[in-house]
Amino acid sequence: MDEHRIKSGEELEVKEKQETKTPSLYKVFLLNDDYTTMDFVVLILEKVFHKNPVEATQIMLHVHKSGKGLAGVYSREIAETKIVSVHDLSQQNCFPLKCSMEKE
Ligand code: TYC
Repeated sequence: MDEHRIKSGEELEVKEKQETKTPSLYKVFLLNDDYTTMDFVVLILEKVFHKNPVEATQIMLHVHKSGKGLAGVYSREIAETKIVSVHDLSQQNCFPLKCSMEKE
């Protein structure tokens, strides 16, 4: 019933709101392990997550002491790409360094 009726302004407004929904953000965490060197983790934080040397060292030490630490916040696609980069670089260098993501 009423399928071909022209939509009211109110209905159009509701639709527009849904179409302009902002994308969800994801936190990317680095995880501690006993084998990856501290220098390699700092390098990853500088090269993949664009941290300066001081920030990178602080984050690495936080992960080392507490088990996990925030490397950055990104859209889903960028977060997934960062994780693949970290895992590829770690594997190429024979380190078990892992990271994970969580929806904000
Ligand atoms: N725990 C490691 C060591 O003692 C250092 C390390 C820090 C490893 C952070 C992973 O995400 C990490 N060599």
